[in-house]
Amino acid sequence: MMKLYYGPGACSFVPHAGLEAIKAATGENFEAQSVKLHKGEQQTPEYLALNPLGLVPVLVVDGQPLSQIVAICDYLDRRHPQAGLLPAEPWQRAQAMSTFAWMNNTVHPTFTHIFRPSKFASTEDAQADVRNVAVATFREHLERIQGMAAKAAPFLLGDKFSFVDAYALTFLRWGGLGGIDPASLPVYRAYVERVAAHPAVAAAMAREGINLDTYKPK
Ligand SMILES: N[C@@H](CCC(=O)N[C@@H](CS)C(=O)NCC(=O)O)C(=O)O
Repeated sequence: MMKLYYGPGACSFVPHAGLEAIKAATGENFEAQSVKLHKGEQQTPEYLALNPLGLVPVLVVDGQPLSQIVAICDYLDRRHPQAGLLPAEPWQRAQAMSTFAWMNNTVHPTFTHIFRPSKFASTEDAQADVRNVAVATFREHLERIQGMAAKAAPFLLGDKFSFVDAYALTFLRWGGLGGIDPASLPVYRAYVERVAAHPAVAAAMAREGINLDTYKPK
């Protein structure tokens, strides 16, 4: 059975929601193992043997670990194309991967600067500056995604839920944690509420114990 190592609320939500969609479409079940990032469980010798980078997600297939969200999701889609988690038609697939890659290599690392500024600067002042600049940049990324959400029908790639919807949901939750009020992105928020109502997404959120309500006004 495939096994996913995930951190509640982390980027691993993307393959987690995908695995739930695959379970619903094909009946293939999976094991889900929570890794508590705030407790440093990603740094245990056992976990580092799976992913020496000490990051979630890891998908274990036939005893072999696979890391990196884009690679994991591409694998899941090729294993179960009938789940429709990425388009099959080459050009549409390439366009989907273009959005997915941007989310993974640009939007996601921007949030890392908010969440872990100590990775990018050593003094407290510099870290506060890194964080503030990253919050402004992250907001620009969320506005770009809101532009995509305005055309969602009802999902970003059309009528089917896909990995990029799970990523978009994750980013709006993270924005709330970073002090960005989702009420200031109403089109994005309404779209994410639709995504959260998808049964596979709801199942993954329930297992992770997360909701959309991450923003706390100061
Ligand atoms: N490029 C990696 C990024 C993975 C990543 O950043 N994971 C974060 C959670 S969203 C993590 O495990 N952080 C733990 C830490 O920084 O100690 C991927 O696509 O899988």
